[in-house]
Amino acid sequence: MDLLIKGGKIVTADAAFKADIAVKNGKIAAIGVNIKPEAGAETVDAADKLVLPGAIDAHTHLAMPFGGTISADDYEAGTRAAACGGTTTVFDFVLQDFGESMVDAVKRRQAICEPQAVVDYAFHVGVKDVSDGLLDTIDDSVKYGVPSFKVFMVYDFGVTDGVFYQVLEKSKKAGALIAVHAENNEMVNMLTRRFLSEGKTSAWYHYLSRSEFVEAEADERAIQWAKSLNAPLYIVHLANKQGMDAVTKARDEGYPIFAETCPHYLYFTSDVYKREDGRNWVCSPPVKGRESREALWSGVKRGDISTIATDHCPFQQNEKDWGIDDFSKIPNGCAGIENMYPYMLSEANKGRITFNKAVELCATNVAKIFGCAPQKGVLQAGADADIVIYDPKKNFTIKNEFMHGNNDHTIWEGVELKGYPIATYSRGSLVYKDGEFLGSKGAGKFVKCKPIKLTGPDLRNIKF
Ligand code: DUC
Ligand code: ZN
Ligand code: ZN
Repeated sequence: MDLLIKGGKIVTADAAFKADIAVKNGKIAAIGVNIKPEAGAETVDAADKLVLPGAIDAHTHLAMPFGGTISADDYEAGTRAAACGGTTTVFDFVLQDFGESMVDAVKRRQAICEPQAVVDYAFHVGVKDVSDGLLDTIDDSVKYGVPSFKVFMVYDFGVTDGVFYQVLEKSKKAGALIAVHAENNEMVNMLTRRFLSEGKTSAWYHYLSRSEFVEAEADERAIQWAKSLNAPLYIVHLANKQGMDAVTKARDEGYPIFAETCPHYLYFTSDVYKREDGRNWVCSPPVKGRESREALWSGVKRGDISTIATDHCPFQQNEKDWGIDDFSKIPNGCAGIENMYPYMLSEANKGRITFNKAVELCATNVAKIFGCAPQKGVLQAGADADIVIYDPKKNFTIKNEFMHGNNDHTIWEGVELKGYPIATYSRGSLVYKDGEFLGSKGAGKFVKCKPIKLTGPDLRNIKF
């Protein structure tokens, strides 16, 4: 035994009980009552604390070339911030180049990530090109341990409806899971051009060019195609009520449709775009109105939101400022990787959801859906010892100066949390304690994921 975490309250997705956790060689060796420390093992007193699985952020864009620049957190800074917010695995998006196979795209980014990452990492591939046999390279990627792919319905690298459909068809055969960024590209482009020509240039018009119906129509279209093929579909960063309703309906009908939302859609409303510094909240899809926010929370409680992730894609203030006089020049994205687990756990601590629910959304469901359970996302013997110790009594006000990424501002500035993580272990190594990062560059390892396994009769149940 290398480490013994004693006397804490262990919280999993479906249970909470007082017990000790023994760790050996980076794995959970045992969970039980009154485990005796072995000679040489470090003992950590977790009395009055919660002991949780490390969170898994299913959606990050680290060092991503986007919006005329590169997102501010590289793999080192992004994973450092993750560790300090209790996140022990990140799934980063690799964007395929034209003419490149899916697995070559993964290897290209893995070579950059490997020497930098401080916690474990996995990838999804953002599909751009399926011509000349490239669609079939999905098979090699699945074999390599990257069985999840994303299509964008917007941006200059977005795919056509026909390509999206082909990718969904292929996913059925390959055991892959397709994720989608759903917004109606035509509407976004037309409304953007119209607002700018009318001199409507503030961040508020970013919201109005991509408002509720622009996202909802694309959600419904994507769900329609997935249903027609009975293919599993994962909608990333769902932010609107009508889309939430469509997900719920499809799930009630038994289809394997999964939705992710992000903390910023659960906390803020579109009113932020009326602020003088509203450009700092510019991301796509934008934060929506109050009704959508409430619908997302209802979806969380009902179980129709399956995961919480961040869409972490920070840009520095001077880059956000490119769009002071033209919202279309604001690089899209915000920081959130260090705030996800603390925010969701704080909402649990305040009584809005249970701690089990927060663990399910931020860790266990993510691992199940993306094929890395039970290595990740759970506390059980044999799993990686990715463990967070959480102090429910430690109150914390978010300030950028306390964050551990590279960004020079945060949209979460001044937000008060009830409770906070006080220690994070990545495969048994202490990487964060009491506000301080203690990990090391390059210690993170690639997590090989398995194809999604859906079982009948209810296709929403995932086997692992
Ligand atoms: N949306 C963002 O806001 N940033 C990165 C990519 C995306 O889809
Ligand atoms: Zn997206
Ligand atoms: Zn994204």
